[in-house]
Amino acid sequence: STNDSVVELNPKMATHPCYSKQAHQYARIHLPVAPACNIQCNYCNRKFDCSNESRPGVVSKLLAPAQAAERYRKVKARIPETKVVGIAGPGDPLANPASTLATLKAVAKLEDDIHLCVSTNGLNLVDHAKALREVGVEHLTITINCIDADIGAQIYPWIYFDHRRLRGRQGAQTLIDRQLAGLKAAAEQGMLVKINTVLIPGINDHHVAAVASEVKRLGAALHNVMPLIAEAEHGTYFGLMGQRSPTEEELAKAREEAGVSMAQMSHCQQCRADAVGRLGQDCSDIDQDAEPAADL
Ligand code: CLF
Ligand code: SF4
Repeated sequence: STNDSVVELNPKMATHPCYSKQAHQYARIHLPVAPACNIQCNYCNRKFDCSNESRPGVVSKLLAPAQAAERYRKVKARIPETKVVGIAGPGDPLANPASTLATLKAVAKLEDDIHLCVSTNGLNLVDHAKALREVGVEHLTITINCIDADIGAQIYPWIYFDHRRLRGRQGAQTLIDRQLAGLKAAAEQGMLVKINTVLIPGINDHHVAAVASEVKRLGAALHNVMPLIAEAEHGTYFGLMGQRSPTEEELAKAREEAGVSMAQMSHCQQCRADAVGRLGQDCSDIDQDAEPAADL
């Protein structure tokens, strides 16, 4: 398809395993340096990693920036095909801009041949897009679940912005406005922007095509419609309220509708905030092992 050939022609996408399925031989490492978050999503349980990228119910051990860079160095020595360093939580990287930027700088100092990648809810992106680009971030993910504040109010009970807690429609509208401004700013900085949309049956499933066409207009490169993981045992608000996950058919239909405007990613593994290795592999305890794992 047209979308596939665009992905293959862009070398920055072709060597990043999330941006191109063909790049599966390359590995990524997530460095868990961002504990705080500035919004509340109804699919999140704050005890665990950010569910905008991650499987809920996983706890990552926090690292300071210097420890994180050291972890990267050790893992790179064990898994040389590590081509991507991502910051994806356990909270929001841009609610912790000092640790996030310090970590990225420290990794960039150790290594030229690496993709720096950040995943954010987008609330603070417009303020940091330039700084991220300056430290070398070329791959950026924003989780945008809707562009309509009435839908947003059902997903985000509150956001914390400009020293104030904003609730309901007002909070959702502020988040959406800033996500879209951040997307535009990041695309203008030349970053390859991927959009994650968590598919929530009955809430935003009729709306993914509208999200896709708006993010396309603002310069996004790739779209990842990911299924809500709603099990009640994860203790999320949605889980407790009996919200269900989408079926395979609903997910396929949403991707098809969003695919009218945006190239779709369908191989996302909903990684942990401290994931290590190829997509779908979990080598997150590799630097604690005495011997290299045989399957690497
Ligand atoms: Fe990590 Fe995310 Fe970068 Fe990939 S993961 S910060 S873009 S390097 Fe990839 Fe994992 Fe899906 Fe994320 S498979 S959860 S999309
Ligand atoms: Fe949780 Fe991530 Fe949402 Fe923050 S952005 S509330 S960490 S899912």
